[in-house]
Amino acid sequence: MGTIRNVSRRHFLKTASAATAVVTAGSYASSAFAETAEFTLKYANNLPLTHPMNMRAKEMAAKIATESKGRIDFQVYPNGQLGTDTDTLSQIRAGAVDFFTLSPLILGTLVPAAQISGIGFAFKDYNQVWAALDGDLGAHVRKQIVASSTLFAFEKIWDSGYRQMTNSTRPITKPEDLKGMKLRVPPSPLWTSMFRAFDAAPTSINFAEVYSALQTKIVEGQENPLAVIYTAKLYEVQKYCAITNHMWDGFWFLGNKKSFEKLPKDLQEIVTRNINEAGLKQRVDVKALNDSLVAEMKTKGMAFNNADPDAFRAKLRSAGFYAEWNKKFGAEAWAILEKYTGKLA
Ligand code: X2X
Repeated sequence: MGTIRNVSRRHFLKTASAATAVVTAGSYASSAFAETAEFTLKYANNLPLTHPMNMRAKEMAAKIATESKGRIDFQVYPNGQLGTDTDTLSQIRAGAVDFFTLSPLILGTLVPAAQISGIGFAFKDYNQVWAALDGDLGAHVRKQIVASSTLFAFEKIWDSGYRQMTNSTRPITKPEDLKGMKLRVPPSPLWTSMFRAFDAAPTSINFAEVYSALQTKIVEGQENPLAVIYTAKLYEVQKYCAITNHMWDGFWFLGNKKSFEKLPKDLQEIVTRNINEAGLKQRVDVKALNDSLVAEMKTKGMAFNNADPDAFRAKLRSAGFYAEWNKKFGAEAWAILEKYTGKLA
């Protein structure tokens, strides 16, 4: 298996910068056949090239070119090159972009039901995450996506990880420390609702603008998995990091239905299989990277502390967060979630 588990971080980073070097004119040229390809497919994402998402995407693009014998040129546009998440969501809806990896919560601006996997402190561990997302909860969400948009999602959701809170002002050890804190959250009703329930002052900002919003102190803090904090170098503009694991987050690998249906069946099969396979590999890489980064970012000057998840969960309960979203998602969807997580409130 091509995992990074047994590979040193130094090697990982060397590989990552090799990936950077091959980027030409804003995208990866996926194959030597690029100019003769019958189908050019554009895949956009918001993460830096060094994040496992893009390393696996690059590998996947090459496999798709080879297996399709050059009929498909699968182009990867990393790092928000085609626009912010909000822009790219519009583009894929219109078919100007063919594929896009997007957090289920941001997808919630279009398909509200998709946000359900982002409920705070829902999944105790990765066993619960993958059981739910590869099982009935994921199936429920994918059905809603197909039913209510021009999009569909591939079966295997890609990983981002458990999210942690960073800021430039103070350590966060208990929910009261968030009171009044100006925090960036991604554009999504659930995210805003959750951080309001913590009595913070959340502002929706697209990821592309997060580094500068933190640098110029438009906001004091943000929250993300360590692999994102690290690859986007947010440690340069943040001092404190609280290990809160307050939410698991991933990326639905979305496709535009119409442009996918233009592919002959054999090519659809090649694309589908490779996207799902790369997703499984990416999950292993992301977890390994998230698990390795506390020590690494301490050397960059970040101050880490643990936070008691029970206190944060109790705050969400008493603020009525679970009751509100139970009502919004509906009893049926909530029951699917709790089948995997146990009772949430
Ligand atoms: O915008 C974010 O914080 C990120 C990178 O985690 C997402 O894509 C949701």
